[in-house]
Amino acid sequence: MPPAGMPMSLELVNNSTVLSYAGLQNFDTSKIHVKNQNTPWGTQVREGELVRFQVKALNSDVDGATVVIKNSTGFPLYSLTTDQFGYTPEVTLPSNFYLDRNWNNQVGEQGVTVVLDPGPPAITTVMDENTCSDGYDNDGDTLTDDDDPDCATGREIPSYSVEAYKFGKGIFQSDFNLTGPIDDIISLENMPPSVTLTQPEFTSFARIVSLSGTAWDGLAPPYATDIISMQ
Ligand SMILES: [Ca+2]
Ligand SMILES: [Ca+2]
Ligand SMILES: [Ca+2]
Repeated sequence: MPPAGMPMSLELVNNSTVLSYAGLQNFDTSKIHVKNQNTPWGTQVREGELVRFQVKALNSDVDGATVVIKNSTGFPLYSLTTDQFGYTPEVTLPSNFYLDRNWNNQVGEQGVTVVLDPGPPAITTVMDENTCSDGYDNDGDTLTDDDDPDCATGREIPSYSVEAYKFGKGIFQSDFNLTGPIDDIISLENMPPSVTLTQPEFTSFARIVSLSGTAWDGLAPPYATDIISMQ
């Protein structure tokens, strides 16, 4: 499945060739053969993961809920609406990014020797062909490669957050790390109505009692019909 609209908060190089993929069976970077170009960034490979959520409340599917997926800096990447079964559409999120730094036609290798200056004497360095060694701030948090604490776990694209709600209320929010495809359930909490009783003090005669409260699992007043208000 080619993730044509997959967002990626990184700078792309003009005239570069980019392969994006997600959800492929029996496929990894070892099966990619890149034809080298004379720039370190000429050929780029982006790996994505398929992501889908189902929104439920008290085990009921929530139709028409809003699900917003944001990157690690809070920038919204997708705003989705659930279908009658509570499912969002399936989207892709970038999970890694690879280059061929030693120009051997393979991307995503560890510990490759790269010639910085042919010399003589030649100056070389050893690096990995992944997000922690590509010179880009891949997740847009202004920290690049090993300066980014994310690289303690070997990858500079660490986490996303998801937010779900309906009627603009009952907001669910959670952070998640993208280590593989996601097909998760979001449970919205169906808050019971709260009730407040007002009683004038030291009064023993018949009186009017005012009840008030709030609930979020329906449209807010004024209601178009009595049936909607009862729902
Ligand atoms: Ca390589
Ligand atoms: Ca970063
Ligand atoms: Ca990077």
